[in-house]
Amino acid sequence: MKKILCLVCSLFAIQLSTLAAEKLPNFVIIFLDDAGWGDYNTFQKTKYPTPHVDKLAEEGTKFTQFYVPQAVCSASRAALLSGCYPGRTGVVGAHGPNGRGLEPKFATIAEVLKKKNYATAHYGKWHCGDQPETRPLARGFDKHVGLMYSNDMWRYHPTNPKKWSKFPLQFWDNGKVTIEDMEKEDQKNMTKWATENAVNFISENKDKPFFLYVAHPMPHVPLFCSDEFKGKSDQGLYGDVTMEIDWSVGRINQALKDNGLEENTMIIFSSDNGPWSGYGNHAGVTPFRNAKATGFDGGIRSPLIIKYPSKIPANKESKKVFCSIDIHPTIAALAETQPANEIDGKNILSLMASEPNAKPAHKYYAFSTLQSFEGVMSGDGRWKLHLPHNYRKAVEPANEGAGGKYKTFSIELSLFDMKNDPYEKVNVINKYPEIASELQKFAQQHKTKFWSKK
Ligand SMILES: [Ca+2]
Repeated sequence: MKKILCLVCSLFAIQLSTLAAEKLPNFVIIFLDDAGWGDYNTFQKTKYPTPHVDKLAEEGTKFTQFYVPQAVCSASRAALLSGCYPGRTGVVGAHGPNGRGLEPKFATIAEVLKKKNYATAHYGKWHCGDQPETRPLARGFDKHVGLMYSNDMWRYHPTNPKKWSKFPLQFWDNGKVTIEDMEKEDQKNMTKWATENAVNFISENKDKPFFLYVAHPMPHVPLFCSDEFKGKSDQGLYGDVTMEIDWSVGRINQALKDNGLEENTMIIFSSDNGPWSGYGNHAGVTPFRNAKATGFDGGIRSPLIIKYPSKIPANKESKKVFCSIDIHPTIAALAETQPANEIDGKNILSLMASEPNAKPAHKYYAFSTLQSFEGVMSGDGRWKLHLPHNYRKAVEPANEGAGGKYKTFSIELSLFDMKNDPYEKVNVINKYPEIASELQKFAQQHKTKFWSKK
């Protein structure tokens, strides 16, 4: 009898462990707002410590050439969640209050994962529409706590308070407005609240697959951090805010470890676009050309760390190139499902996992700013072709939260060799006419497909 019991017990144990092994992976996306490529020590030496993001990089792979297709909030977020170019969805720039956002016909990652019974939550800034049918709870998220749009769309806006004071900056908690009009004291809690919600969500859902999307409203201006972090970096408020985000990353990573979920969870850490350089010491750092709201790498190239111990190597730096539109289909494939509609991204798991024979998934990637389609780069990230376009550049940045001065410049048809000239300094179009002409062909195709009727 005892023997039979033991046999039953061990069969039960085997069955349990098989079930655990078969459990679909969890996904955590931490998407910052306007954080620069160089804001975290693991990417570029900083004057303040960022131990938790550095640790995440040690536990996963750090990607040094990762792109978003448009370096503005709503466009970048809609592209991440839908796997589509802004030209396809029509979500460009930053949507203000009463903004339509991402049309429901473009499924979000959360909606795709819902087909596989994932628990889903979004904490932080949404910015993909604040209409009843475009809010997070209508877009596949079981839970949402945070803001519908940017934290500067309020009455204390530094350059246009008259325009923005027409709209209250509301704080939403699972479909209800719990703070009718945010005060500065409330903004101090943004990072902490999103983190606490995220940690609780992980514990509550440890027994089922989940998708957690943490989009901190920071370090977008106006900058705020909780009192515990005020002055902590000794490098000004931007450093303090970044250190609080770093703490948040550590708390989320630890919560996954504490719940035994580390091995089977993919954590993706990145930023929606580069620094808002006109804000001077309230903006982040990038070594690349220009900044947010441009098609130069200072705008569209974001820091990226992916930790997923069961598939992604630890302590590795990768130069493999891909774009945020590829995250949606890759997650879908890992969850053993597929996108619900036609999308532009592709499953790039082999690139993420540094498989030896991994090849670029696309012939080209396209980039744009607002309604301006600005060019393409080769799928391997080597060559970048700018079509002729205007762009803005901060010529007199302001400090301490005041808005700086910008000027408009223009660039002619230009080809940059991103391997040997990552700062986009030398136009080599005359040296490599065949490469330029091939990229022009892709640009023309992309324009015809997505931008000709706009
Ligand atoms: Ca942003």
